[in-house]
Amino acid sequence: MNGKIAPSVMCVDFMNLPATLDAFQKLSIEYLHVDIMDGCFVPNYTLGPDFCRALKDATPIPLDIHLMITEPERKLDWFPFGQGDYVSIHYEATAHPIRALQAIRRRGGKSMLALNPATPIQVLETALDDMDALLLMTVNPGYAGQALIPRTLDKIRAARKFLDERGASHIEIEVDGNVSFENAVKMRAAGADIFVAGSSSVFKKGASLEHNTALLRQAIL
Ligand code: S6P
Ligand code: MG
Repeated sequence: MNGKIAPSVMCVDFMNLPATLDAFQKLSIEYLHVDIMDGCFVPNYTLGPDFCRALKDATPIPLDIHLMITEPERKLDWFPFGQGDYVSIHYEATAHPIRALQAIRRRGGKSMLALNPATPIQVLETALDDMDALLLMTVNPGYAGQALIPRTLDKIRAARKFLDERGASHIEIEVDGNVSFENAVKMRAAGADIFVAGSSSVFKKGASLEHNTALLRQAIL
């Protein structure tokens, strides 16, 4: 199956949000990646539950809610998600990652466990039965427009092998951070399935969303 695209909504020009959502629907965009930051787990604030609610009312495209917040298991109820939506929580953000993943599934969402670049994949071992996908950060979370941490490419490859060897081939790998057209080719070859598209690709200045999306699709065949 071809790679899937999840544009990072924090990179959208908010004055043009409705037109951008229409364009994404026409382009058969698979997910909308919504970055949620709490100023604690990461040094920034971005979008919140009301914004997710507005998105769900405005478009049928499933959400991919990336929770960069501490103790996400205590805050999941704040967010609107359901069948078909991904919700990711960070391994580093809670003492109870498995509890949080189980709670996402109980609500009908698809559970995704996110790892910072410095977190080793071995921590996944006991969480595999409770995960639908793995989010590998290829930059440190907090900001758009950062440079790829090159060794995360090897980490994608190692994660795919780790999952396959444990009978978890169905677990998809999402990559997030500097997914440029060039990096996307390497990430795809390493085994990534879902590509978070930000200022390095779909929202790259100087060309249309349509043009940039076509280039990214070509990179992740
Ligand atoms: C970063 C956040 C990401 C960014 C995305 C931006 O903390 O989780 O989802 O929005 O990585 O993409 P780019 O191409 O600007 O790095
Ligand atoms: Mg993100």
